[in-house]
Amino acid sequence: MRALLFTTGSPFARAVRIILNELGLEYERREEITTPSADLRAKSTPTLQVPTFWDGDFTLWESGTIAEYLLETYPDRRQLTPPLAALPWREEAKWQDKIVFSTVQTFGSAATTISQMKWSGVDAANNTHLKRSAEKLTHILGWLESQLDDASNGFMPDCVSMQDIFLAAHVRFVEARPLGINLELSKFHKLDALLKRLDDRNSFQANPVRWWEPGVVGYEPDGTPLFQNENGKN
Ligand SMILES: N[C@@H](CCC(=O)N[C@@H](CS)C(=O)NCC(=O)O)C(=O)O
Repeated sequence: MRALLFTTGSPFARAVRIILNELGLEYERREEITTPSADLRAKSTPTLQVPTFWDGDFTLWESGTIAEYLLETYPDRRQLTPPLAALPWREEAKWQDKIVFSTVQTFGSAATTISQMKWSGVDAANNTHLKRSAEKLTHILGWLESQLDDASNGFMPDCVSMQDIFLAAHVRFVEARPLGINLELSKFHKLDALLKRLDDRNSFQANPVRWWEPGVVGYEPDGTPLFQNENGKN
């Protein structure tokens, strides 16, 4: 049996859910709206982070490792145009693909750090490290833009790569939250075109970005957040 532990708002987990959908794999959704106690989370992963993935008796965490495992373990691809990439890295461009992926994940870590600090009371505008984290986002986008050959392909030609999927999940996460960060994506026209194409893909639409902030306890079927009422009842 396969299962995925994730929080509704996590961009790392959203990327893994999109890959599971692309591969047509069924799995149990162990969805949490907010983060539970450390003791509870530690039963699933020592990092205390999501996503965590189970494939039978095998447990994996770290979204990039889960994605790599999925692409390598499940070779069947849906007949989509363009299809999901056959593998995480191309043999002839392995280190290029790896550095792109690591850089995309650094973007995700910077973005989620800003978000988590904001909800725990520290605003990016008043904190040196968070200001630097926000600057990192723009620099990374600039570099990633320079790695794309044209506006009609992603980081690997003629397919949708895990690099594309994670970048889209992280960028849309930043845009969906009131973090006070404007990525000015229109300045990066190749990335902008890539992410717009991905937004239209079924796997992305089946796993939409969900708004989360403290007090959100659930969602309407259309994704509208439900807030805890003033009496502390849902
Ligand atoms: N490097 C990890 C990062 C995952 C991560 O930051 N997850 C966040 C949710 S977006 C989380 O679990 N935060 C809770 C915490 O850090 O305690 C991965 O790629 O899986």
